[in-house]
Amino acid sequence: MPAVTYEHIKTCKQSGARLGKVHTPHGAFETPIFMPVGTLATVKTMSPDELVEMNAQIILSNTYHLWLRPGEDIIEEAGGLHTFMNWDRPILTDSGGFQVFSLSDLRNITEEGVQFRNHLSGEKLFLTPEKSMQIQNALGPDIMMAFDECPPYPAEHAYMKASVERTSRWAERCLEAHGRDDQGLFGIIQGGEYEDLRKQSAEDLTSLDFPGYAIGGLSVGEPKDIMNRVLEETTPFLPHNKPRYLMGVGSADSLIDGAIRGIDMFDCVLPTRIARNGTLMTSSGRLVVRNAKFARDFRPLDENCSCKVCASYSRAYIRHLIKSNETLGLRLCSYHNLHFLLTLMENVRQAIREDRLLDFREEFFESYGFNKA
Ligand code: PRF
Ligand code: ZN
Repeated sequence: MPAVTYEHIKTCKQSGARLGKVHTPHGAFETPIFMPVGTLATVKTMSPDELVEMNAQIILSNTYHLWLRPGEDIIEEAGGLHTFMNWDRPILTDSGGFQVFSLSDLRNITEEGVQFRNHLSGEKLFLTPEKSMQIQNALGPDIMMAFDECPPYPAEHAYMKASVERTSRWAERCLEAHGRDDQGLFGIIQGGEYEDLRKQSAEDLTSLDFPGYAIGGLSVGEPKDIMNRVLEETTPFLPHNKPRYLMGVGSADSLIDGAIRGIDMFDCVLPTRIARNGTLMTSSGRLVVRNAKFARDFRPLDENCSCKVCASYSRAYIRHLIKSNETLGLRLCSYHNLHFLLTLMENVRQAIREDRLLDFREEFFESYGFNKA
């Protein structure tokens, strides 16, 4: 048995959405799923107890950051990421490729790998497919990601083609270097906005028979309709019996539109990042709680939310905390936003079960106008 397998439960009769379960060495998670991001082996400001309480079923962490600090050897010595951070549900780690591209300005891509400067110390470092596998084998997540290149948007066809071909060669090297059979390694499809290159990338990677496939290189500044079109052009080349993961997408509307196009897994720093500056996701859209109009607003963040923050605290109080830079404010906003997206995905799964995901989308978008609250 492979370490990671996909169990298909049903396809929505109104859309291409899939209801399923992904089985891993640390238990199963239901799909479509949103994965909170814990870059440095912590979902910022949240304890694992709280993540369990809000029913987070899998979290994501980052090879690049943990390699630099504290170092994968220390985490390995602790018994792996699960023990180190006290989280015994599934964990996925990203490969470091994307983080090198987004965090480091000085970088040099060659066939061998990527040379860049440590964003903490300025020291010169080199990351390769083999190095990424070695680090992820040491960290011990249930799901590891192949080392890929995520070119910026827009990129010319010629550049993208060369990049896709290199990413395919890197994927082969990742499979070769992957040293543990209790971890599943997912391939990452690139190709930007180009239909032919997405097809080529998907065909290259599926021929290598990974236990799951990610669609990378989206949500990098392209318009939403391009993302939706690329999803529609890519998923036909993916096997039905493997999970599909759309990387770095976490806005409520994109989660629904991705699920409708057959995506099973999503991650994004968005809910926790915007929480820390006082922006909340609510059933009637985004709410900027720092805003003066909430100074005397004693209603909860979202009157339709069942989370413990909305049960106990007012907008006025949370606004005060955020404006005073109080830690509790960051925690309450992070908790609410994660609870909101996890509940949204539970509702998406229920809608698939009941063959009404397009109706659900209609209702959700109706009440979710941006900045209406
Ligand atoms: N590749 C990897 N990680 C990622 C991405 C990618 O393309 C993205 C794109 N939005 C987010 N995270 N390895
Ligand atoms: Zn809430």
